[in-house]
Amino acid sequence: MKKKVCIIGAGPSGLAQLRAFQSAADKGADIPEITCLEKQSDWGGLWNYTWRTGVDEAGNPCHGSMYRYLWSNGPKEGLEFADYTFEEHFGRPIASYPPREVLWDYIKGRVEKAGVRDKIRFNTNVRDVRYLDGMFTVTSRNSETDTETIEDFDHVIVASGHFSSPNVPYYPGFESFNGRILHAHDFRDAREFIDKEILILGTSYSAEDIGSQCWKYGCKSVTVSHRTAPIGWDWPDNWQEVPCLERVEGRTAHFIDGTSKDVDAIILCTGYKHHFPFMPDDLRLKTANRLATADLYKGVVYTGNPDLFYLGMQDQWFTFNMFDAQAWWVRDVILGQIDLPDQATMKADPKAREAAEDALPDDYACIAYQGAYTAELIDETDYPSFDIEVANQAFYSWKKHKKKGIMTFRDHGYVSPMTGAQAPAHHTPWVDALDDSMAAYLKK
Ligand code: FAD
Ligand code: NA7
Repeated sequence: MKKKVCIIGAGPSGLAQLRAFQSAADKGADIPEITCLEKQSDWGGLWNYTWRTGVDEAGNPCHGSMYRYLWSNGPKEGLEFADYTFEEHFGRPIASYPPREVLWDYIKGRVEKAGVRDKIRFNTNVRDVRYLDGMFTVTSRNSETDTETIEDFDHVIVASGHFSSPNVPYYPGFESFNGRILHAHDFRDAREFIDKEILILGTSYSAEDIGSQCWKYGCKSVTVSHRTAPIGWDWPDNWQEVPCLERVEGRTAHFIDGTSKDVDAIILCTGYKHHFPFMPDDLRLKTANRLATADLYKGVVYTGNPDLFYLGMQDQWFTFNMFDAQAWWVRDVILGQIDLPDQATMKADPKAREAAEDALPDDYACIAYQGAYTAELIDETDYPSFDIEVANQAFYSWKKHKKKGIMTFRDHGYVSPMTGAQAPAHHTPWVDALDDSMAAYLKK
């Protein structure tokens, strides 16, 4: 009897897992029976853009958090697949900050080549997972046929992402604000805010990127309120950073230093929750959004049940190639090529990683830390090894370029850690590139 493995989600992490098994099969390994359940009608996870907000066509929470004019917020050199380079996909080196559609195309290119689509059941929402007598029972509902399926698996790999369920704080007066309040999860088109005065809460990636987009497409002003500390970039003239929001009255936002600002819309860039409504308490990962996730041995094996794995649950500098490193490693555990240690050792591992993360002095050290974690997993599998330090360097340069010019950092290019090729500058500065379609981006 072949083992049966269930992968939940066909985003970059779930696709990495499919590709990992397929690559072992290509080398002659006897791989388990793989089933990937995906609630959307297509693959790519967040990169599969949807205009919908709220609920999807099946009435489930809409997964998409990506917006129309999103360009990669970090250098593509930090996410490149080692087994499928940008140059292989596009036939030439391309610039370093591709728009969403270009990255989606790249993600799809690898799995189309691998021929793994038939392992995925689309429009299939996982509703419940139970563990009994050494087997997982997975209940899912197909929204096209409107039927429920209950199946048993030896292993479950949760790859459902963690930037989809919004963290939505309340501030007094929100209920009577005379404008639109939305979370970043529901932000789609920056042109909605042309000539508007917007207030952003939060100081992380969503805050700076959604603010930058609205600025680029012509909002009147951007006000960013911080709970802890300002972002501190050299912002344009119509952009200000203010202390924490205290309350809202009508259209007026009042901050804790006594200042106020009239605004048309409030965009809550306040992060996301690790949310697994289909998992029972004893199997559900509970962790903060950090580099060293709680309760995962080697960042992937659920210490409460080592037949269960979670992929991509870390906060992310590295993305696609880190998911690959994790997927190859999980594959080798399932294939019996990597042995897991005893419970005590597994439980100590995330604690040690957390302590190491807590001691990191700055973002540069965090990048190196996640690079080292990625390399650690790669070294224990046959995933093509690559020069992580080159990827680290791309991230370090990216940080410096952001400091130099938050609206110009995307005009720079970096060296591929896979091919050694220098990325060309994009043909149009990011601030002027209002058409970010793939056709426009790839134009020579
Ligand atoms: P996801 O992409 O979220 O995919 C999870 C999949 O699981 C989805 O297809 C979903 O439909 C499916 N799923 C969820 N629940 C169920 C269920 N119950 N049943 C069945 N299927 C389910 N990373 C970068 O490298 N560069 C960037 O520029 C970048 N920009 C980002 C911008 C935004 C706005 C956000 C939110 C994230 C961004 N990221 C970026 C990070 C992003 O997390 C990763 O790039 C990547 O998408 C994570 O892949 P994943 O497969 O782990 O999760
Ligand atoms: P992050 O990186 O988790 O950041 C969340 C931000 O929200 C952070 O600045 C928090 O401030 C802030 N926050 C959280 N709760 C509140 C409340 N109650 N009030 C004010 N501010 C708050 O989420 P992002 O969406 O920016 O990024 C997630 C991913 O999406 C990332 O990978 C990107 O690539 C895109 P704090 O510093 O804790 O005070």
